[in-house]
Amino acid sequence: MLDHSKSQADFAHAQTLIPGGVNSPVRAFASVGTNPVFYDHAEGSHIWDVDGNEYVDFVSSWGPMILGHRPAAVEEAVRAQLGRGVSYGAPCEEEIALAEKIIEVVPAAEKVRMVSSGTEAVMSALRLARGFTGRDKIIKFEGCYHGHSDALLVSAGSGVATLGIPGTPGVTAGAAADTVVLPYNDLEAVQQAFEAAPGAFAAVVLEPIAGNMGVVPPAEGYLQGLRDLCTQHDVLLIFDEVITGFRAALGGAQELYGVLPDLCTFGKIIGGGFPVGCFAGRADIMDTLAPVGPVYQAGTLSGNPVAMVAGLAQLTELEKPGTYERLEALGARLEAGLQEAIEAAGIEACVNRAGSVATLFFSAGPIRNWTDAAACDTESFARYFRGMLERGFLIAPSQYEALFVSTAHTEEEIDAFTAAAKEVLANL
Ligand code: HOZ
Repeated sequence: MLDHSKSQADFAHAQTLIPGGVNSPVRAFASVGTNPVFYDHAEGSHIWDVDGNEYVDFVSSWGPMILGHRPAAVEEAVRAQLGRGVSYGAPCEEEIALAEKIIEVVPAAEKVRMVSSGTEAVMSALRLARGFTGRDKIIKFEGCYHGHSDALLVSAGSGVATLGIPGTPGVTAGAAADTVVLPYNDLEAVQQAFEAAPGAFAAVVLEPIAGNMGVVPPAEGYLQGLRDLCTQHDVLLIFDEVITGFRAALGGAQELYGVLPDLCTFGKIIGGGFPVGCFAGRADIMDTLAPVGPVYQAGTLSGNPVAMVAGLAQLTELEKPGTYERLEALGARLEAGLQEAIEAAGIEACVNRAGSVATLFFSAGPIRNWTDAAACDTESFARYFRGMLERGFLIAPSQYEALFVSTAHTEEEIDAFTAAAKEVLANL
């Protein structure tokens, strides 16, 4: 057994100071029947805990470490900026450079507003959609997670699903009243909602590849179908690309599937792991934001220069030829290895994958929406998680999250991971 005594002591200490000992609920490992590990440092595809245990990291800080930890280009850019000041609370050239890069590569991005997190990005995009259209209602999908702003904590994925939190305690009925929740991958449900309340909807928001109920790719034609319905009913389409942005392809899922949203949101990946997000889209909509228009949105740390240079360095690295081919090849290798492990163990499980994100679901599948995902055997997932951790592989501590492959992972690490999974699944 790995020695986790220092992590245990840190957890006990943290619980006296921080609710549950963690600053974000899924980190508590509550659903996988163990205590959280506290980390000390990370490099490339590896991360070390405070007890000195080394893991191959497939959490990748929930996505942004797409180049692995401490990529030289990002670190150099950050070091250079540290000598020039870390926050101005004022315009800087670094934010222009990152905005320009995002507009260059993201098909739907004509203008960009920087914020400090994915939560803030989606919350602001919704306010903008409502301000622009003059309508209140929005559609979100069961199992999709868009951060923890009030209107979006309804039937949410990620930690809300993991912890089985009922409803939305702390969210007023009013804040949630305009959020209509529909099943993912079901175009008919959207059409019916539009027809039942003509002129009521400001926007449809979704993860174009769902990643917070585990990975659930869009069914064939689903994104285009949503695009067509939204255009037909004059409703804005918002892609939450916090996970898929600069990962599914350089231009995100919108590039991969060739479907243009009106607005899109990005998170930590555009800051190379620093606390950043942005929302972007059609210039006529974006120009409804203050100070041009009346929709207010603000932030002292928005466009923070350290985060901007880190993000620009990361996106510039990602642009190098071969990045996405490599991520796809590693992802495919992982999927094949996991399939083999499932077959060898003879268990009811399946793998969903989209490029470099994947989830092993403990259900025969297929997993197309939250109803399918919710039927998974989470006890088996917990045993799988603990078995993998013990063998030196860190994955997200929940059935309802994604596994993230980075360019720093090697073929040998992927094979070692699937070999370990084979052993764990055979002994569940
Ligand atoms: N599913 C979240 C990121 N998309 C996990 C991170 C968190 O909640 O701390």
